[in-house]
Amino acid sequence: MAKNEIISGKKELDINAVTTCDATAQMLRKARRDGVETAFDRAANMKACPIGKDSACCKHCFMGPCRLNAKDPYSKVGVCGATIDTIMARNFARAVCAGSAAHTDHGMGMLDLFRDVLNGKIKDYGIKNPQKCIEVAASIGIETEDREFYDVAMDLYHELERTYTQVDGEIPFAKRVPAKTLETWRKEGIVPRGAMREIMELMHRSTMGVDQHYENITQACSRAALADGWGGSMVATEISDILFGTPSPVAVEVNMGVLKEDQVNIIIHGHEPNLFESMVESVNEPTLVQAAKDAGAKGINLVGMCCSGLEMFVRHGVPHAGNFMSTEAVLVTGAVDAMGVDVQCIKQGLVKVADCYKTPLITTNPRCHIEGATHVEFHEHDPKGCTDEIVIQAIGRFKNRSMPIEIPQIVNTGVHGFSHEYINYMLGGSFRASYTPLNDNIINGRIRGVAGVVGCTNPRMKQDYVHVELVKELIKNDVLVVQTGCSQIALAKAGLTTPEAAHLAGPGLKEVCETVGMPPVLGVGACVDNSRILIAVTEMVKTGGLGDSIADLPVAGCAPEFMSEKAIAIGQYFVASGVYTVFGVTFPIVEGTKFHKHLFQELEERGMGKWGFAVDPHDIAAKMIAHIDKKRKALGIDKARERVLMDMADRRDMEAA
Ligand code: BF8
Ligand code: SF4
Repeated sequence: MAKNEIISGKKELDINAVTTCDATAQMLRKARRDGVETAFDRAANMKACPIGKDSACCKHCFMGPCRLNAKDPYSKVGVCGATIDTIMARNFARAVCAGSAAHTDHGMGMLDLFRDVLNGKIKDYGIKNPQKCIEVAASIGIETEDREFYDVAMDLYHELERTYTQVDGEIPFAKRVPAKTLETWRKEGIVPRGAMREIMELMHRSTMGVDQHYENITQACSRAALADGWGGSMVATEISDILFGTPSPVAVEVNMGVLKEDQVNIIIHGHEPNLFESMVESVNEPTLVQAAKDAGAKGINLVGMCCSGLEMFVRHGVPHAGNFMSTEAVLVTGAVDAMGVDVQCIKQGLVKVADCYKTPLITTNPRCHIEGATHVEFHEHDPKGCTDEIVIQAIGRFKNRSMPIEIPQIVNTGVHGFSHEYINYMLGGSFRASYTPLNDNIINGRIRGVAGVVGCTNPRMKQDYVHVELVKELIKNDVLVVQTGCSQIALAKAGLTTPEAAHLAGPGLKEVCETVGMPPVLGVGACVDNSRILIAVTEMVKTGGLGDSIADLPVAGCAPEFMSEKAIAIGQYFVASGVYTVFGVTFPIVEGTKFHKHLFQELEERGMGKWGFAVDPHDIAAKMIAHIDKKRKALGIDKARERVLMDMADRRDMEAA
């Protein structure tokens, strides 16, 4: 039977075609031997719905669901008369709502924790970075001179609460937005009020018979998305830094080889640092360490995955086992003694795989129960009640390990944790911390521009392939890359997050990286930490020489293997902030429609950024670089770049002579 033929009614997976991650591939081969199914198998056997894929269907009321024809989009309307543009815009709006809600709910949780730590209700957490608390307060106009820390911090809490609850008026972090960008937002009516209000209103607008003009819906999408990026997500990042410490670069180990056969392996996967911080305490609890030893283990090995893993490896050096498409595969090692999860990107398929290898899968958050998983609820006033129990269950499983274990012996080391504060320090030094060297190097052409490459992995693409090829192409063309989310792990596994990777960069970027001692690819954090990229581009505008608004900068963004609604929200807030943002895999839209033209062209004409789409990494890179060059030209710094290139040619000529 030929490869990929139907076997017992299902297509057999062509493992080499679905991932470039060697550890994941090895585990997929083992899964096949063990008769275990993963999302890769399900994706191969589940063709994406061709109508839904183009966003050409609507189920917003029960006169439908209605299906339109993407090949002839204006030939039909829904039962209510909704056009293709209305239907696509409303579907897009629902994705923005869900994605923004995920980040803002997370951020509000962090803020609740901050308040209860301040008022003494919660004693198991503290304030690790009071200095940052003062700085954030000052950045939004709170008086900080000669005041008690508690008073400043409480004022900050009350002010930031408005990010979520404010009924009218601009959210607090609107004060951080570059003046000209804010002017555009005001003109366009997209300065957000509180996230609760924006998301509620957009849910209302996108229900049957309300907002039926794609431009008006898009405007509300921008507001809800900005309430995420400059609101909920930014609060999550800032408060996490205040509570748990601001990351600075550290060398960390990534890949499945971080699991240890002779230790109790515990994986934490999800998005909230509070659970993980408490896990760090629990795995160091002497009685639990002793219990692990009594069970025959050399120790307890705590490992992260996905976004909470990203927050923890830079704050505590906790190793990271892999990104979203490796979460089932890692269980196939048989070496995971417990997996604790909180919220977001937790595949329901984990239950079955965990069951096959007798790994306890433990949900911890009241928002996320999974049928068939064990629920041990996490409470911030007694965090260890939950995390100790995860350790106890893991030790129990270790003691009774009955399955053969196979751990891919692959470990990559990368340097991650480039917070905005650290980039500032790294470039300018401690006495003159600033972005001036970055701007100067962009103006003189050594660095062509900056690209954010972020987001998920998606089984509809070859895992990690687009991330890695795209980033290689960008740095080769002297584009400095900043990263968040699962993308960062793809590049860490490919070895590009080390200073040594500078040799893969173009001559200008290489020179800058070598001078500063930094990698050409800077991991800045989890998905909520895309807010760090917003702060960085703001700093570039404020430093001067690269235009007056974010839209003037030679920068671009991309989520080449995205899968989550959160990515759509992030994309929309980058676009609304002024960034050209290219998505890969698929885009829920029909080309040649008015809504498509609006997102992919008209928003830019109004002073914002715009969307782009391409699947092939080289096509994506070409689009991003062309945009960066267009912005350089508008700034009048394209000449500087040509001069640098000629210098290089001259040097080569001289060397050849
Ligand atoms: O928030 S990159 S798969 S883990 S959605 Fe999820 Fe996507 Fe990973 Fe984190 Ni972000
Ligand atoms: Fe159909 Fe209109 Fe109802 Fe959507 S809102 S399902 S297009 S009738």
